[in-house]
Amino acid sequence: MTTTTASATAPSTSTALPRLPLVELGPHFGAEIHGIDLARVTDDEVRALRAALVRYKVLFVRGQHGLDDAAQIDFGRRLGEITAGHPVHDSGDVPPEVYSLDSQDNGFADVWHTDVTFVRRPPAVSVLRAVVLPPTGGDTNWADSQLAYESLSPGLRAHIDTLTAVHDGTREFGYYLAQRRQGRGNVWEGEVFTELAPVEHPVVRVHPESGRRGLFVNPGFTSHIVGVSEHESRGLLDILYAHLTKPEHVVRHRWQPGDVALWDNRSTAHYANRDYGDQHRVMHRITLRGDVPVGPVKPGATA
Ligand SMILES: O=C(O)CCC(=O)C(=O)O
Ligand SMILES: [Fe+2]
Repeated sequence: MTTTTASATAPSTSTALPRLPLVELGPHFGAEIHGIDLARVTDDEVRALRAALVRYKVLFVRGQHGLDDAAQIDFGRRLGEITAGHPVHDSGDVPPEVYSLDSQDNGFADVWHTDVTFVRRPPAVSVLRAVVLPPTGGDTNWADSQLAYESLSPGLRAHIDTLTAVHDGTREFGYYLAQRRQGRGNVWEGEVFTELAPVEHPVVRVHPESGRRGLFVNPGFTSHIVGVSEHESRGLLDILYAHLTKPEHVVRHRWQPGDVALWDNRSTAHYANRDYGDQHRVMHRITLRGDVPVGPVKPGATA
């Protein structure tokens, strides 16, 4: 999928995609899409949405009150190849394609992360639907990892272009896997997940559709940078995380009933505010299959 339609790339405050009016949410990324019913998308709208995801990285569609789990899954199938809801989390009483985050069941996301980077092929796209919202609070924030990469100094960019990091889902999800009968998680990439073996990804990811580079480390799942001391890894990751989450690199969404958010998981990280006390909040997510992340430096090449 390309971003070559003029309407998907023109930098104005309100731009019409083919049959998809949108309002940009800032100078660089984030857009609200109008005039679309996700339960009845046309092929043109699917193409426009995919192009807009690459260009704007996070999209918000309001008023989708008719969307239930089945319709959310159907919509995901129109957009791409749907994955299991999660590699190891038990889907409980929702369909296996859905990952439910329920505040009454410890479902929080108040650590900056990119979804499921602890597997070889993290999802390309996530689609999140508000199911139960607190009266106030529970906003979600997205950071643009390409904008963050591009605003680092050239010297630091050249250095991190060569680095690899380990991603490990044990801290966040090891508990959930341990709860599963016989330690068997879900099928992901055709494989039953029985352990959360750490994986390596490039610290800088080249987006497979746009070619833009972005930071591909996150506090939720990245454990360390390969081949440097613990001290250097920690220091460097802390610099990158502080930079990634600068307010200039972030859009914040205040949820309303009927809202759906779609994001490009290859170029963003996100964080859900946990500021609503004992109020109830439930969000349902589906994810679309992604590629093995590729860095700017080919394996084996000297930098
Ligand atoms: O609860 C939210 O707003 C975001 C949850 C989350 O991290 C996700 O759906 O991937
Ligand atoms: Fe997430």
